[in-house]
Amino acid sequence: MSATVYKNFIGGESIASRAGKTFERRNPADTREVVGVFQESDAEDVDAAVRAAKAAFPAWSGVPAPQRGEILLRAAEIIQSRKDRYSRDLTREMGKPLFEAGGDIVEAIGMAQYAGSEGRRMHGVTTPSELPNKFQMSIRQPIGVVGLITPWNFPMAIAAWKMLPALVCGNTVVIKPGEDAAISTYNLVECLVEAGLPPGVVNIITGHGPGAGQPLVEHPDVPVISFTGSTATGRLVYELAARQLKRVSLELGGKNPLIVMPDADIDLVMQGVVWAAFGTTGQRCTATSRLIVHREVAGPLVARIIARARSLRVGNGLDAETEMGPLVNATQLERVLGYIELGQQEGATLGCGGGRLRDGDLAHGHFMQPTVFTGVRPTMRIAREEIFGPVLSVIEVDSLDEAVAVANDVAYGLSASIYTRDINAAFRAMLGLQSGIVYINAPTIGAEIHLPFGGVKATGNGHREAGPTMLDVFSEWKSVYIDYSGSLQRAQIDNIA
Ligand code: TXE
Repeated sequence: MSATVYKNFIGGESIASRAGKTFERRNPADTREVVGVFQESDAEDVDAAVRAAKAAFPAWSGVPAPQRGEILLRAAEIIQSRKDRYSRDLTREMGKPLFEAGGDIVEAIGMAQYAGSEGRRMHGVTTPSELPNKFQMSIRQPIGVVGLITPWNFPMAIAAWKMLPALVCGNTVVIKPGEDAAISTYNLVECLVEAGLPPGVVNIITGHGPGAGQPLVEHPDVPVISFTGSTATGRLVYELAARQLKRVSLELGGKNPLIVMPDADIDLVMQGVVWAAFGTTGQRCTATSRLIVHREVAGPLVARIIARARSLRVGNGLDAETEMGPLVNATQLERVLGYIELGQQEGATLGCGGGRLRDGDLAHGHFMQPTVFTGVRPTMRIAREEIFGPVLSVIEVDSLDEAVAVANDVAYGLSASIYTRDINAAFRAMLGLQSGIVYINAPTIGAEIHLPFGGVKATGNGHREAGPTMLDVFSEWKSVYIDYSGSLQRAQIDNIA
């Protein structure tokens, strides 16, 4: 069976790249299968998409927000009705097991409902004036063409987290999805179009970062960029966009700590750590990558985590038995295996895993074993750098203060967690941890769409996706003063007799 060819989606039409170039994406669990052929776009293709989005802006921004929201709500129902098919597409393109792929789709449905209902809120602000017979308010307005650049690890959820708030605010969109997992973006947009989204309001451009992503960042008619990906690329995007004073929202790397105090429920911790360290093969920006455990309970806890990690069923995500899928591509696998070598050179002990898996059909995919390093010191690179694979580093500490200090002593600050039954310790950690998200007695993953999502330090640049804050990236505040006194009233002048 020949693979589907996906063309760029510009102004409501499927259009091949002008240079006629394409690239193929193979299933990371079985690289013999081509899952799709995509356009290798360049600056000219991006320009065509931006022009279509710009042309669609006046009409779309004029549609009343509740009607924009209704399209999103209808799209939520369509996505729901195709959840199984879309989950399979997602598993085939990026590797995560079907049950996790379903979660990715559910996040998109949730965001379509949440952003859709925002069409009837999108609250502004009114405040009393300091002068009589004067009214004042602040309202949100759409900005224009929004450029979205997404990664491969949550192919439908991240596209939805960015696209749907942008749309409900009245912007039009050009999206450049991650080159390893673009099908889910097409699936999402297909539902929006069927739900009634007019042509040109969302446009898809596929291709690689420098060729297709960068022209979008640099395009003068794209005033807003929302990016999720690596810190290195995010920094470049920020620098390029700064030259044109663009608004940029960055969602970057993490090195998320999970702290365990001696009074924690050890069984609960084991389950949470295994889920958060090895779920999505460790390729979540919120994955637990550092287990910071009190020395008193480290031995028995780590032994149980290792036993469970060894028993995880690694395989093709389409197989219902699979608990952990492959890495997304060969580069990512090599990168993670490089960190395994580095950890050993640095003096950490390989508690389990560390190797590539090649038995039987696994030889055709990018599979590796769930890995636990023990005896890790906070200064080691494996304890400081984002690995983005199924690798957990165990660091032992002697107190809560030391645990929080170690947790904070990295460049990133996305998600952090503490397991304890001591309310005082929980509150001290909650306030002391330098991260955008904190979990108490739950692991570092599991964000819900109606709370702000994002991180501090090198994880981002201060913006928050999801939650009510999602509107801030995609709308411009306008303050309006209405003086109905019929006379000149001078604000900030000393009017008091
Ligand atoms: O990321 P990139 P990659 C981290 C993780 C991973 C590493 C590399 O550590 O190992 O990044 O992954 C586009 N101008 N995360 O290579 O390069 C690119 O085409 C404009 C964490 O996939 O950042 C893709 O669409 N765009 C992260 C997107 O940027 C450019 C999720 C991300 O690619 C560009 C993914 C350029 N010059 C990776 N270069 C998270 N926070 O969850 C690339 N892109």
